[in-house]
Amino acid sequence: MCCVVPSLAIVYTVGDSSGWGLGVDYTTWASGTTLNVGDSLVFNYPSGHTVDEVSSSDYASCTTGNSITSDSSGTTTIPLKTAGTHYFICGVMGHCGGGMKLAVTVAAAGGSGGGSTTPSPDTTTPTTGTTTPTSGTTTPTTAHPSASLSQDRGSATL
Ligand SMILES: [Cu+2]
Repeated sequence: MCCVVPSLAIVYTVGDSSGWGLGVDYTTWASGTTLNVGDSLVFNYPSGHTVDEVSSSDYASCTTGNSITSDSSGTTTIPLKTAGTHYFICGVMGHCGGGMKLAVTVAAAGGSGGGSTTPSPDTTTPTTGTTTPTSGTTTPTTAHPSASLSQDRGSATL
């Protein structure tokens, strides 16, 4: 298990140039963004908004009372430390319902590159000794190929 955070951590600006605000489709933004553990989200917004990380149920219902974290500094950086889906909403009443809600799926940081561990094929040929087993008992093969044929000529009932 390697614990080194890859140096290519990326900081994503939520909503890109639109920032964090009303009237932005964050579902579309998130769908085009691939996040990995170690990356960060940056929310840029004017005063009058907050960034609250919430549970999935609070995200669905736009409930702000149980926020995991909340910030209203105007520039909120969220380091994504754990894989899974993270949910963010604006804590201002009506804003979450107005579209200020973001769900992002964070993928676990992959291991050290592709797993192309090709096992070397085992080419150990078994030594075939020429010791033929002594076949003494000759099995009498008296099985007729077709039973219907023997029935035709065999049974001569008088
Ligand atoms: Cu808001």
